Amino acid sequence: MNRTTCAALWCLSICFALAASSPPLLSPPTSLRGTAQGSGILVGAAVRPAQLSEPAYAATLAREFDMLEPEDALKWETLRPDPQTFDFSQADAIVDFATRHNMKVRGHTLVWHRQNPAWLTNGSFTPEQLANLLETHIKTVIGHYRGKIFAWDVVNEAFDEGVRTGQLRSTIWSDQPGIGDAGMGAAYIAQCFRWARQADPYALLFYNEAEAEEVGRKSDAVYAMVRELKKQGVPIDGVGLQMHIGDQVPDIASISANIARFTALGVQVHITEMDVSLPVDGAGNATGDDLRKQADIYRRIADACLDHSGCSAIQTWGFTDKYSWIGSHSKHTRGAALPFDGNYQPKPAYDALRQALARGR
Ligand code: 9MR
Repeated sequence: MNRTTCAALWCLSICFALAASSPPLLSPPTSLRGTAQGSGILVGAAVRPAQLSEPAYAATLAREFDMLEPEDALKWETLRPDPQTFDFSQADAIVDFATRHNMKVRGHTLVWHRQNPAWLTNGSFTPEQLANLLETHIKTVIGHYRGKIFAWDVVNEAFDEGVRTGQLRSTIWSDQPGIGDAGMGAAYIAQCFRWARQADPYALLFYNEAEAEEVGRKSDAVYAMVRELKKQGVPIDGVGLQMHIGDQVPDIASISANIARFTALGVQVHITEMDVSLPVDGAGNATGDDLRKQADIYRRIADACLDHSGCSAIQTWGFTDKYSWIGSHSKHTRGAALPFDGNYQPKPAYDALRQALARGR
């Protein structure tokens, strides 16, 4: 579809939508999601439920993105206040928003060593009890969203912190005491993917990792694990590369080579949590020069993804500098990490992202 036809269709959809008081069927061609149409790539953002009632937040999210992911609402800490309860209220609100605005939903995350409730981490469970708890959790949560969540980060950050490590972490799920596969490497991870597939045969199942974007010891270890899981017939469909970028300038050639080797294994790659944090002043502002460098990083990462047909989504971790984990995490010395500023105005990073999407594959 050319730009003129696309714009005409969009105007038509607005007229119908206004007449029917429902949201537009198509997004503006100039939005990120409108620009990405036809490239076979989804453009997503992580979302906090409390903000959905803020008109500018909701309008920007719906206009610009065709995928979203609950930032914290699907973690154990939120879903499982006590062993008997599944509290889906926050995540349901996000999924409803996505449905109303024709957006896909990524689920994050079923197995992680952080943001687990105290009753779980302080409990003294046997491996068998833990295995039962985890199987029930995975199957209940995926089952609740069957047909609504198209892709899941089944397991998140199972490897030790740091790009130069390549060891699986010691966690409640692996060997403290673990679900029964302690000392057997990634066997517990394989088990989680199998449970996930049983719960929804159609959802895409991802392994999501931090600090594994470039080729290096940690990404080598993730690559070896995914290759082995595929060889064993474990149902894994994708790898999430988080892409939290700080003061290190990313090596784009290395990121591109990494995406190439993962997709060559027959799994998709999603960029799952991109942000590019900058030094900020007391008012949270970055310099113009840094904002331009940031834009360049956004453009080049988007290009690296678009260069590989198996790289099928780019998602930012939030979308407005008004709400981002970076501030509290850095004692507010860093921030301004996202494509929209705190007043929902597009930054140079937004334009760069849109230009990359317009170029397409
Ligand atoms: O953005 C999330 C923040 O609200 C939470 O407080 C934090 C707790 O660890 O987790 C943040 O999200 C993380 C994500 O779930 C996994 N990858 C790293 C993200 C940033 O810490």
